Amino acid sequence: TFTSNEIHGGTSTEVLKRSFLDNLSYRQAKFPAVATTYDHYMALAYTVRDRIMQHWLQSASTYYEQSVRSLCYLSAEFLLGPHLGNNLVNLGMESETRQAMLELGLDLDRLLAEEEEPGLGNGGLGRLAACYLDSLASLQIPAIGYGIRYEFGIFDQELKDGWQVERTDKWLRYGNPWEVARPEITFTVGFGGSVREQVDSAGNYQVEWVPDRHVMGMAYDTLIGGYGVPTANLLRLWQAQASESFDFQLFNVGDYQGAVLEKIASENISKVLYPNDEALQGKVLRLQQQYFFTSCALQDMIRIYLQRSSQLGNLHEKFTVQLNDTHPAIGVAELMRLLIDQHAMPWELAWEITRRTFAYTNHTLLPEALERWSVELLGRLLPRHLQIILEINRRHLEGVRKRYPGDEERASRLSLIEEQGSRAVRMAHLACVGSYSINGVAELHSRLLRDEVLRDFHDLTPEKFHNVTNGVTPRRFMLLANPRLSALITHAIGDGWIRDLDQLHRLEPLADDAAFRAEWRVVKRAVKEDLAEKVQQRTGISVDPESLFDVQVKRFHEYKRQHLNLLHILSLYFQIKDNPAADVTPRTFLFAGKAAPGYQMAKLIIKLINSVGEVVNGDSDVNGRLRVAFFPDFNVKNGQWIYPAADLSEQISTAGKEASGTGNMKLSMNGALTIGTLDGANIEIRDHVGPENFFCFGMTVEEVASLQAAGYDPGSLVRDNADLSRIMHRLSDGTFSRGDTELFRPLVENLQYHDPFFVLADFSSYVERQREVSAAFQDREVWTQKSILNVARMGHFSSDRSIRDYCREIWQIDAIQPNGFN
Ligand code: DL6
Repeated sequence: TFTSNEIHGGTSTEVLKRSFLDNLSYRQAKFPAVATTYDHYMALAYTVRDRIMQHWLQSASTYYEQSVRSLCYLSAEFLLGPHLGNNLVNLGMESETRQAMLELGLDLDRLLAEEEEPGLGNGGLGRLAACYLDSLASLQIPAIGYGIRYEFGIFDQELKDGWQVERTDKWLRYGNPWEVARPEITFTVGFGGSVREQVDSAGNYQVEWVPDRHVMGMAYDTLIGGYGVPTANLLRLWQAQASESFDFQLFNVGDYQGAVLEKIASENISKVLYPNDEALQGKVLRLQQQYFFTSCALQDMIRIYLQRSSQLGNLHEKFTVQLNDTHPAIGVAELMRLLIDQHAMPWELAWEITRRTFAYTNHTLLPEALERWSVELLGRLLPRHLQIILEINRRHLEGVRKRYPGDEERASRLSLIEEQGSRAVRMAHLACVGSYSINGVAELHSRLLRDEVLRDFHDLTPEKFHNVTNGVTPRRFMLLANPRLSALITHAIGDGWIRDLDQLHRLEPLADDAAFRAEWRVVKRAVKEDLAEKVQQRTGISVDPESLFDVQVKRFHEYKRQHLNLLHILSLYFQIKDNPAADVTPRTFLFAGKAAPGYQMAKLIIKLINSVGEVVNGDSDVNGRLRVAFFPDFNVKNGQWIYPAADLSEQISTAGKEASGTGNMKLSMNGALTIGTLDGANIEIRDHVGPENFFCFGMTVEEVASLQAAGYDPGSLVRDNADLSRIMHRLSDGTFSRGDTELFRPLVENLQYHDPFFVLADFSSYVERQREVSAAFQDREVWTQKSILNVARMGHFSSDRSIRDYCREIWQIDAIQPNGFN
């Protein structure tokens, strides 16, 4: 017999079996003879969750008793990936669990495969938030993640005739064992209506916002356990619900249908994640989502604060709020409203608290991705907030004019309101003015923010500006995704690297050890075989694990230049067609990634990859030396298959466009060499791994700018380069489109006449570097050496380092050991 503590917290094989069977009976309501694999997955998930729950209860009670300073990470996206495997790794109970399942006649890998991942994010920004949650818990930093519990996450991608087809992601279909519903933690969020201003009997001026619609936000908590520590933090996601009183009002006057429609409209708020890259500015529902989760989060923070204190004057000492891009930036106005209207605080004090509460991370330099909400729309949906924003702006510009008398151009550039065209609120400006810290996500990106995009703000308040280069968690992206490599590393240098990634440096001398290099190659070969099998299953294409795995996996966007990669493939293809006996290093080109459903050019690039694949893969002259495969439905789970198997990592964005990139880190950490531009974090990766272990090409940010200024003529590059002219010609003559000469015309013409991302300008340099890659891969000893050195020098890119940087430079938050575990 086991104690209750053991049943819920024990990790021996015996107790795990007992807990699992209990959960199968009492949570899943199944007896073994009829239980499905999914039931087994659920029972195991509950078993694991209980273990994290113990850590959470200890952590939460410690945070409560010590009234610790905490971080609130506000993000519209958290791209978590499957929980089960990661939690087993972090709790250090994978082998006991595998054994327990085996003794019950079950295969852990089959149960792991059952999990539908919560795809509550688009890509880099959401996955970064998930990596940060892992590091915060692992470093024992008190933190709460706040976001939206989307019913439908990022769409599932299928391919039909080479085209992307979107399918709805029904991740909640069979329930979610990882979350705890908290009906008692529910807040009301208002929309629309009007603002009434009056002077009360004591002569005080009062403002009352009377919304015409109310929506309820209910909390769902997911526990995030740290690696190898008894700490767990919360990810609190809000789900929208209709406010009952409002329904009844309509219902009572006989408008049953109206009441139901109102309910649907309210619940729509957390229904679906918006795929990025689309024109989102006009989307009312998107602004509703942003305000909805931000308001719930701030109300929740105030609720927690008031448990231990009776006045809000020190809110900023208890909580610091990191804004993950501008999606939650409306929070600046909302906190002001809550403090002034609901807690009767004077403006000056409320502003002082607000400004000292928020910190803002920018994740993009692309002008079209900088959020602007039309004044008309914002005023209609959030009239009180517009009023507050205008007042913040009035005071802000007053200060600007005092500092720069007569410089009206500067004042208009710094204004929170864009006055040209239809008036709009610049959310990045609101975030800058309302925060004590502003940071970019890689050194180059932070520099471009300071010197260009937010230059006037940097002139005004240089002390607010920071850089925190992104990082990724080695737990998920090495230990879990690549157990073979992890075991080899641990065997060589011990397991300290998992919590302190800088220890990978100890691998450096082993790069010169031939026996170690041979072991490294055995591991790489094995993971490439695993991936080859997956590629065969998912695409029907057989790829040779001996070939160079050349991998580009990320969202599809013209600035990421998947089409530059394609031009190189075509260049190799025509080289073979000219001389079938040419000495070409065998390569497998693997692509994966989703395009926003409304982004036609990105979808056409996906189609082109598949069309080129069809021709190249089937050409007997090529004879298997080149293979092109598109792995469908890139998500965290599929990424975990792909990252470990890559030899070459394609990081080929136009310089100045990729804020940081994080796939570049995941690939290099798994021993891929990078071919990359001097963009985003590539620059720092190159500095760390050494330029001799990195294939750098292309124009710098400055070169791009001067080419643009001088007048860029991509057509002349085509005319002057025989290789390029042939490729462009063949793309439009039907060779890759079963005779259809129209299909790829928009892409070809865009490149030839506009080429906004300088694909053709970087083509020669790219092809040249790729030649060196091919040659280098022929010498496996040297290649392996470089691969080992890449891993050995990637310690800096752990998200633990990023979180330490945030804690030290920005948040001023310390680690806390849960009571009872000292
Ligand atoms: O910072 C995380 C990630 C960066 O690594 C990428 O370079 C960047 O493109 C991405 N940004 C976004 C932009 N979304 N918005 N706004 O996803 O952030």
